[in-house]
Amino acid sequence: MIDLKIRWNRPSVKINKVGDILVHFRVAERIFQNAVVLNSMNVMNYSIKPEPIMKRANFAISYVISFMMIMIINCAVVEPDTIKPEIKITYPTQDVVVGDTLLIRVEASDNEGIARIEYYFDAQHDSTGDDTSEPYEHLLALDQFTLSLGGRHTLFAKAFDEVENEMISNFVRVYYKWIELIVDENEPFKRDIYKIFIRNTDVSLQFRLEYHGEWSDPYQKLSGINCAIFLDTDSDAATGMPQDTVQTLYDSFLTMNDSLRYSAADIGPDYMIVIGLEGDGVWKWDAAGVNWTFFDSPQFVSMVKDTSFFEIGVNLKSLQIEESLDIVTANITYTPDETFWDWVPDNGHIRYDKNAGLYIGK
Ligand SMILES: [Ca+2]
Ligand SMILES: [Ca+2]
Ligand SMILES: [Ca+2]
Repeated sequence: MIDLKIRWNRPSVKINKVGDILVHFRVAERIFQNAVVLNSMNVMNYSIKPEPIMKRANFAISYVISFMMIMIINCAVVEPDTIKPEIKITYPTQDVVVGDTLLIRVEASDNEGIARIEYYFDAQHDSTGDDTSEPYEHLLALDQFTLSLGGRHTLFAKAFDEVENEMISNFVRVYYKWIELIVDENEPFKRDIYKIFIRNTDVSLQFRLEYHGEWSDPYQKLSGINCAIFLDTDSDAATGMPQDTVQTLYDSFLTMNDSLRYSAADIGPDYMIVIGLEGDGVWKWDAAGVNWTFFDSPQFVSMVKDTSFFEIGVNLKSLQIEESLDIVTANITYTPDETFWDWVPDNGHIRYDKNAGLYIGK
C-alpha cells in the first residue's frame, strides 16, 4: 500500500479539455482500489494497491498519468481565491495638518497573502510608493504636487492579493500646512484681511493672516497693521469681553475718541491676540476691571517688512480651550483722516474644533 498526500494551495492550471481528463481517469481507475478523496483542507489522500497481474512498467506509466490527472482534477475543484484583503490607514489620523513630506502607515491582511499596497493622494496613484512587504509605509513627497496653503486633500491606499483581488482603505482627510478658516472680501481700503489660517501643535496655537495689500513697516501707524484675534475659549458669550464694550483709550495715536464702543460679533472673547502697531502679545479679559490686561508674550511672530502676511504662535495650554474655539478677527487701518475697521467674519464668528488641525509637518 502506498499513501500519498499532496498539498496544492496555489492553483494556476486551468482545464480546457474535460473529456480528455475523464478518459485518462478511467484508465487510471483500473489500478486504484480506493477512490480519490478530497477533503476540505485541499489535501488529497489516496492509496494504491497494484493488481498482481499488472506489469511493473505499465503500472509506472499508468501511475504517472493518473497522478497528473488527479492533480489537475484537484486543481479544478479548488475554489479560486475570491476573498479580498483588508486594509486600513493607521497614520496619519483624520484632519491633521501635514507638511511637505508625509509618512503614511497602513495595516493590511489577506487570507492568502498581500501582493502589494498602492498609495493614493487625491486619487492620484503615487507609483513610487508601491509596497510589497511589511511594514507597509510610504513617505509621500507632497512637494511633487502644486498645492495651496490650507487646502483639504484625501489619502487612501489599496491592497492587492496574489490574484489581484483589491480592497480600498479608509479615506483620511488632511490639510496642507494650514487649515483655511475663512476668506474675507477685499474692502475699499488698503491692508484689510484676506485669509485666516489656523493650526496647532500640542503646545502651540498658530495663526497665519494674509492681507489685501502689502505693508512697508508693520509696526508703523500709517503703513502697518493693527490686528486683534479675539478668542472665545469657553464658547460662552456671557464670559469675556461683553457684547457692547466701551473701552477708554489712552494711547496718544488713538485719541480721536475718548472711548471706543465695539463688540466682537456674537462671542464673548476671553483672550485677544494683538499683532502690529500696539505690539505683539496675548491679552486676557479682566471682568473686574472691565478691560484687557496683558497675559503672555507670543511663542513666535513671523512678520517682515514689504509683505502681506504674518504668522504667530501662542501658548495653547495657557488658553485652556474647552470643547472648541470661537474666533473673530479685527484689523484697524489708519489714514491721516480716517480709521477703518475690518471685521472677519463680517457677521458671526468662526468655530475651530480643538481636536482638528494638529500640525504633524516639519
Ligand atoms: Ca485573498
Ligand atoms: Ca467666553
Ligand atoms: Ca471684512
